Amino acid sequence: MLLDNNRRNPSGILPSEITSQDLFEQRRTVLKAAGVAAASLLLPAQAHAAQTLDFQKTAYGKDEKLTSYEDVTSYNNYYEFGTGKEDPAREAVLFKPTPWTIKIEGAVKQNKTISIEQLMKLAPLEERIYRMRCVEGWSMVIPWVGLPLKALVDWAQPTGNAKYIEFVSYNDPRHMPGARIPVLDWPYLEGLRMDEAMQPLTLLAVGLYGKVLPNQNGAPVRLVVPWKYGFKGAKAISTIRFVEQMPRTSWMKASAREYGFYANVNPAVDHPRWTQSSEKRIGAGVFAGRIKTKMFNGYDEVGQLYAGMDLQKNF
Ligand SMILES: Nc1nc2c(c(=O)[nH]1)N[C@H]1C(S)=C(S)[C@@H](COP(=O)(O)O)O[C@H]1N2
Ligand SMILES: [Mo]
Repeated sequence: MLLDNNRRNPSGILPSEITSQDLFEQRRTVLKAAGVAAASLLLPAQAHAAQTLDFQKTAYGKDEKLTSYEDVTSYNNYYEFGTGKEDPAREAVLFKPTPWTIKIEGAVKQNKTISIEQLMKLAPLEERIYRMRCVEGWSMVIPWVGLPLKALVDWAQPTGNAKYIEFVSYNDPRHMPGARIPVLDWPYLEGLRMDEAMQPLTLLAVGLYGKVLPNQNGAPVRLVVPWKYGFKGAKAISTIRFVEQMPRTSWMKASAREYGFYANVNPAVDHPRWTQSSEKRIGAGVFAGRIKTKMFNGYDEVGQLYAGMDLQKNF
């Protein structure tokens, strides 16, 4: 193991190019070599994030250039931990994502709860490399690890009245400094139409880059819907509620004019403050130009879900 680290220098990697991920691995290696129980010396969040996951590789996004682990985990939107991009990585360090259960309620055969461990056994975990597009105009490519949301929906046994699903994020103002400020109507609430939830691309992510989700990315479980703007991807999900009416999401309540329920990536419908026709890839470098944004973020197979709908109105 130590040999590995020594080999880094002959390979010509400059210290400035070593990511915090590398430093973390190095620290762990050194601690192991010293015969120390490494986990006990880590902060809770670090010990959690050190766990690796068993998953199957898939072909999704295999030709995409990944956004670095450093960027994925240090440039975040997670308003419960502050509105600055660097706030969540810092403020969520002490957040404890285990033990964790999700409440399943509403239009289901019976209300029940599921632990994160049970959830992870509903279907084989898969790695899915997805392009992610934030409505603010930036994008990333992230290797998620998770399972299709469909596996949980099937387990939940929704009734015929279930037309939509609400996803409620964990809310604890005592431990989430951003949740003490009314920038959004807490708890963070998002929603999908039932057929969107069952679409095979829709993922419940429990990890990224092969390890359990870092707190700032929504540990222990968050929604990932790659053809929609990033804000649909509710983090730290605590309740999943099957409902008959279209949910009024936190963002719709904040500004219905700016944030629609569907929030499909659509270069033809601009947000009042940000263009949606192009995007900036995070980490691409100062000389990289903006990329043209594609309809449905390039996931054309979802188009059929919206056949006949006016997507200028249903934005
Ligand atoms: N609970 C909760 N979930 C959230 C948010 C939030 O503020 N709170 N921000 C959303 C937005 S705007 C984006 S772009 C993505 C960012 O996910 P990432 O930090 O893992 O890239 O999370 C989404 N999920
Ligand atoms: Mo976003």
